[in-house]
Amino acid sequence: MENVYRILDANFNRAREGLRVVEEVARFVLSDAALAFRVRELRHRLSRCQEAFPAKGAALVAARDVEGDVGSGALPSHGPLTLGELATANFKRVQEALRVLEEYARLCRVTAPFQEMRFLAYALEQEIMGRLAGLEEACRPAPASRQADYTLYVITGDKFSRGRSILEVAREAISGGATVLQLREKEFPARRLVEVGRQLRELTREAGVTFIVNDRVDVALAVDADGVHLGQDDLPVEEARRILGPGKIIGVSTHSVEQALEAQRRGADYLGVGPIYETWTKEDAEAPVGPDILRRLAPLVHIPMVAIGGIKAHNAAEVVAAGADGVAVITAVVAAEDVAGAARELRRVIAEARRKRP
Ligand code: 3NM
Repeated sequence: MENVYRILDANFNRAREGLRVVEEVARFVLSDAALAFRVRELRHRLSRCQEAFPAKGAALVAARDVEGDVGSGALPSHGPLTLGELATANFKRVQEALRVLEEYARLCRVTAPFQEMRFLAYALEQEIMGRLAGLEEACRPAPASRQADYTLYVITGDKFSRGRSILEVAREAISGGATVLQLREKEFPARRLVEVGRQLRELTREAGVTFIVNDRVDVALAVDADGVHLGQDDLPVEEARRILGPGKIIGVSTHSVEQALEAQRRGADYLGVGPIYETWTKEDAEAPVGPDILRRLAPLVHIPMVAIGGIKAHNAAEVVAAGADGVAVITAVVAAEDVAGAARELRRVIAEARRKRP
């Protein structure tokens, strides 16, 4: 009987482990608390079934002999799995383990609803795989052209630039350490945006800096920018993606936790989160949300978060400490007398705050 107990013990564990993996998919990938609860219920039910065996199930654990198990050892490596393959593999483990439990429990004259649980696992698999199929596309790692360093994200602001040209200010900002440059001139007609955009494209390409165009998907394409930044009233991410294709970055301005999660779900590559502090630069800016929003978002968001709004050298450390991956500024850099120096100082503050982050 000892060997049968070992088999039962191994398969109880296998089924529970598989369910644990699947539960995380329901909880963290699908964000479906009810579905995660049903998977957890099945896992708990399985644990209760174990108590039907001798010594309230302890006999199975006592028979465990890891060293003597010829089948133990490293799992075969399968190379990279998609989330769908991961979930399927674990559902199969669960179903196979339940089948083994069903057969061997008979030898112990124990009746437990293993078959019913196996059918439940099939139903859950169907449901979760159906939901994952829709998400799989969004979960696929973005191509290299959509990866960027968001550390210091400088946005143009012609009217704050003390009469200096956009190109001149951009060149200085880059020499001071800007890692992303965004062309944002709400009042410029398309023709002028394309003209300036071409110049900035050339400059950023030479410098290896990411170039983003605000609002205008058409202008972004015309000047071959790396991507576009969308506001809440601009094109939805899915529409912009359809136009831009898979290789371009799409960033979205968000002003609340709900908007941030929605943008992430729709396939944004990064989030602008703000205004963190009061700003007079954006005419229709919302009320400041404070750096705490970054702290709340950090565990929920898997794409870079760029903090924006009223950020200067004196408060940049605070947003980095709260979880921002980068800092976006207009006036702190473009309105500075020494543009390169202002950018350099922000880079220094950000680097120091990152070092202090746990
Ligand atoms: N977007 P400054 S705040 C362009 O909250 C912009 O989405 C914001 O300018 C948002 O660094 C803002 O001068 C203005 O405060 C940022």
